[in-house]
Amino acid sequence: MCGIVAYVGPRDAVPILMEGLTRLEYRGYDSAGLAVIGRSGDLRVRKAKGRVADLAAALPARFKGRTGIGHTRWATHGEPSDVNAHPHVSGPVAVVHNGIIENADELRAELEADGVALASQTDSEVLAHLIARSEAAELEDAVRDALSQVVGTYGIAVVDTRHPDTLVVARNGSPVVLGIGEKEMFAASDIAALVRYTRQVVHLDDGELATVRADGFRTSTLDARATSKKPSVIETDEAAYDAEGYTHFMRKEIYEQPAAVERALGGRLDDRFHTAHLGGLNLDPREARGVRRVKILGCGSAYYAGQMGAQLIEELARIPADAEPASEFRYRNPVVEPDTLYIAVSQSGETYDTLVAVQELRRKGGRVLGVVNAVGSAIARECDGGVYLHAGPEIAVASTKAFTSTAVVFALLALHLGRIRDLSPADGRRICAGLRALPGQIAEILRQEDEIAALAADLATYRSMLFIGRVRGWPIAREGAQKLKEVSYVHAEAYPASELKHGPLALVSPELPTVAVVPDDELRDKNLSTLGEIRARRGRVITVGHQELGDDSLTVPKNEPELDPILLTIPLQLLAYHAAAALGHDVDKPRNLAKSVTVE
Ligand code: HGA
Repeated sequence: MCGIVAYVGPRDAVPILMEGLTRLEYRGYDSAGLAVIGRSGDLRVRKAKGRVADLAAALPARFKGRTGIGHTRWATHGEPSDVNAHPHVSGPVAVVHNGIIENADELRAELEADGVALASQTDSEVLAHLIARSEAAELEDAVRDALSQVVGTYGIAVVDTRHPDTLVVARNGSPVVLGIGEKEMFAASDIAALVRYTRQVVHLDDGELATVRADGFRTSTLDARATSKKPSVIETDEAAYDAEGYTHFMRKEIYEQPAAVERALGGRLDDRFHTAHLGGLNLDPREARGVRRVKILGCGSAYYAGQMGAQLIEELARIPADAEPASEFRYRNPVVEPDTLYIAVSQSGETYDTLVAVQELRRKGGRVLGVVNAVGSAIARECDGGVYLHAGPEIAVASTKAFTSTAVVFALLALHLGRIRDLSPADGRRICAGLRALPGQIAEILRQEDEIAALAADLATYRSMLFIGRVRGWPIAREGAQKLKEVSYVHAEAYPASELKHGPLALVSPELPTVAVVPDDELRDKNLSTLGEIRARRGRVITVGHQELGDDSLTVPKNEPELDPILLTIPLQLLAYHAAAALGHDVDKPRNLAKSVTVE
């Protein structure tokens, strides 16, 4: 959340920063701002509440500079407003910040007692004042002084007119990546802002600072020990960050799923032993046999995908498995068991709550695997091993292809663990064939888009909806409700179908439609009785399954029962997308949300 971009070099920084902000807008979009050091060494700052386009409209024609920083905000402290937008300025210093300064109130009080007038309500502004007040000769040391006084998380970028050819960036809990150009350097919170300019990047670690000049950079720790970093090469291309003719990234990403699933499977299925090979697991067969329990951690859709994963692992590998929100787990002093395999799920690999859960697990000696999309991200680096999704960048705030790819990776992992334990070769072969069929079957579902869009426009007129599913259908119902809420703002509540008569049946009426996930599996008859109970109360029923069972029905091709949930997700993504589009919402940037929750 929050996007940071910075540039130092011979070119005019402003167009580069504005382009970077546009690319980063999915990370926060309540306000945006720029600070550049002009040719005459003056600090020029422009900030605006609203979107990057509002900032662009507010920029004077001759607004130029060769060193600069930019920010798109997702407010945590202080409402979205021009004054609370970043950069924050103190004399010659300007700072952009991603994260939360936890002792900001005390620092504000101390600064105010010293006669400093704070302009904003943000926690971030204290950083600018602390840096400006430092007596250190070098900007890096001034930043170090300031950071030694703060408690909290940050990714920051700093400019100072006394050092017009220098940027200083630092990281603690919020990503910062450097981009190496030809006699120019970039920094950002996300490679999305860099891909247009360079392929060579350096990821900072927590507790690291970098002094960046046009001709290079040096890194060090907060206690001033030099560190050495090896640049890595970005593999995704620029086109992956473009909507490429689609009306929205969300729709583009829904349509990318056949290819994304193909990539998740790529080279991982073994037809000789009917299993899956996952290169980065770092878990030999003996260790895998010693696993007594699997615990999956994630937030939001990653948690629901983890719930699907837990079911797959329990069914195929017969290892007790469950999923829990990482955000809850980290706060409850969890008991960490040596024979439990912990798995952290995060699209960005930067989700702060998940990262902290991983760190807590590692501190207590737990073995943690990562299921992550962003290569080289903090969670990927923190884990003992893991599996990348290879889904390509996901830009829409509402996750679609990362969700599906995560479920596919869990199916591979469950197959792998199952075949080491008791899953028969015949069942292994069955699952391999089912996995191979997924991309074509997803493409088949996507061909029903027009029909789903018409139903979505109709459902968007209701105030509230119920989503139900039993066992394998339950995480699908949860994810379906989550997707609808996120992008259409229609209230949606998910319940296990089995729990309906224990409470939520009271809500059922002609005004509350129910979306029921009803696959053709061994629980179909139980599900049909639940639908009967809803109909008896004159509730409208929309089914998602293999047969036409509801007042309206969305059907998907049949795969293996264990893998059917992956397909059942797709119509619900399209339903949410089209409900939001019908209501005229900004589908890719839902209100109050942002991609990659890098704050607590
Ligand atoms: N705390 C800062 C930055 C917010 C942030 O990092 N969001 O992701 C603010 O409220 O401006």
